[in-house]
Amino acid sequence: SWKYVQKEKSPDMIHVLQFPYNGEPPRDRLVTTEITPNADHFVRNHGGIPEIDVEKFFFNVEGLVNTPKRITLKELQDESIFPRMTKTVTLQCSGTRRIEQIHEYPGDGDELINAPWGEGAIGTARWTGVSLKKVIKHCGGIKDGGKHVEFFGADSYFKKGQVYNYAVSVPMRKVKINEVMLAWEMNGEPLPKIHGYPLRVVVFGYIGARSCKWLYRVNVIGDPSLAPVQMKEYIYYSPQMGKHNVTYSNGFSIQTMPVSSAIMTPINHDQIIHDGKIKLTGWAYSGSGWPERVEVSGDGGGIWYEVPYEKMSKKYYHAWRIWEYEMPVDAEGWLEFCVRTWDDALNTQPTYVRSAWNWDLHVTSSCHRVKIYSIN
Ligand code: MTE
Ligand code: MO
Repeated sequence: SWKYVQKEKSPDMIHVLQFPYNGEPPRDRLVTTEITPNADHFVRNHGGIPEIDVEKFFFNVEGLVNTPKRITLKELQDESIFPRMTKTVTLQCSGTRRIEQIHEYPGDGDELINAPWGEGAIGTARWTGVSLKKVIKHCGGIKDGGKHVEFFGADSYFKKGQVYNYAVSVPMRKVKINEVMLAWEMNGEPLPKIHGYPLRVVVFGYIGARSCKWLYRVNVIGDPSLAPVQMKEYIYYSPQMGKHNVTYSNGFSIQTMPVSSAIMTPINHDQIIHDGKIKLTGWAYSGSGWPERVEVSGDGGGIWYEVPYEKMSKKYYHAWRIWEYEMPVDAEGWLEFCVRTWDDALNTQPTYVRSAWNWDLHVTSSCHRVKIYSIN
């Protein structure tokens, strides 16, 4: 996969893991554009990058559908068969900001699979493809009992000495509301190899893990997928659970992304010389709505300032909002800046990382905190 990292990614990506390749962009640059350039979009892989011949490519739709079919990319792209959709959608890995949980307590650690992500395992693209709902309709609709849709990626990966195929599932109700897309284009270009070429799933508002890359099989089933990625990874445990009492069945499978946000500049542990004000930039995201309000503090959460609406980027229902704020700062020495967000259902973020901590170190949704040394 190194070849594709060099070909498709910015040279200054932060390589969170080399194999399987996992990388995130430099944090200050990520929030300079609302749409993330493909070369800067984070990459999260469980294994290698499969070589797929697009000329011979097709995917199967099977299981509880009335007419199982094999569909080529050309057919999928034929607008007389399938209406096309283009959407601005943010993908966020449930591992984003995991490094803060690792500092708190490393938990499962889970060898190489749980990459030590910072704030950059999130990105926004204009995805083009077809709603999965239309594809299932094209296959005669679902049979009784079709309640989940399982996706298979052409990559495989090693975990604890075994080889697995990447497979995940989402509930059919997510498909029915047109929030699951089979996409072949990312920001007007064919999908980069590293992002799932020639065809991937994009599930709006869910953790990135459900957006299966290198898709080759869609299977309609009655219950969530039994594949290990679905059953054993991406499980949310209560903070009391650890090595003595954790079992897969006492956690739940994470689907929708909670509200989260991050300060991308200034960078943690920077020293800043200024004259009474410091500019903060960052992102805010909610998987089940949109970020309505962003607040920042310069004293660890004592006094909060509301980011003015015009300093937040435009609302797309399935995307983040990037924001900036010039905060008055007179104090000197080590200061703790933090950010919290509300979405349109008034969901907000836990105050401290300890309340978000969980054994598998997913969805670090607590207020993001950055320490800087201030010199006036
Ligand atoms: N699909 C396959 N086939 N293999 C993978 O390893 N990783 C998932 C998902 N889809 C993965 C996959 C995870 S955990 C995330 S966060 C997203 O892809 C990341 O998508 P990106 O690499 O395009 O940013
Ligand atoms: Mo992920």
